[in-house]
Amino acid sequence: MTFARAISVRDVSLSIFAAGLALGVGALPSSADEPVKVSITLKDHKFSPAEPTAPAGQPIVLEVSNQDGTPAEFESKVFRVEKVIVGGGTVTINLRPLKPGRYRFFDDYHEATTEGFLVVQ
Ligand SMILES: [Cu+2]
Repeated sequence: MTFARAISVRDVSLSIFAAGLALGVGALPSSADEPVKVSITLKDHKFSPAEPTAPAGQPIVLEVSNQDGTPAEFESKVFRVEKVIVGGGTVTINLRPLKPGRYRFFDDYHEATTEGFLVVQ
């Protein structure tokens, strides 16, 4: 009886954990599940930093502030993100944990001149 109850409690916490993973949110508190915030600003049509870094295997919250007076469109093919940022505006983008790599992003309104890379290591 006690054994059976222990199993069912474990199953419940595993499925809560699995549901949390499916949502991209850690259900169990641990530092690996804490989102890492990465802030990027856009000014004079340049990203700063142009190559922000983030740890691999942790969810990332990208905060992109457009300090120009004109709109920008933050875009990344690999992240499948496309977000308009009005002049003076800020957007927040949630990313799943990533493998190490160099992930390109750009301003779709000024793609030739305005790009950056998220360096995950
Ligand atoms: Cu676009």
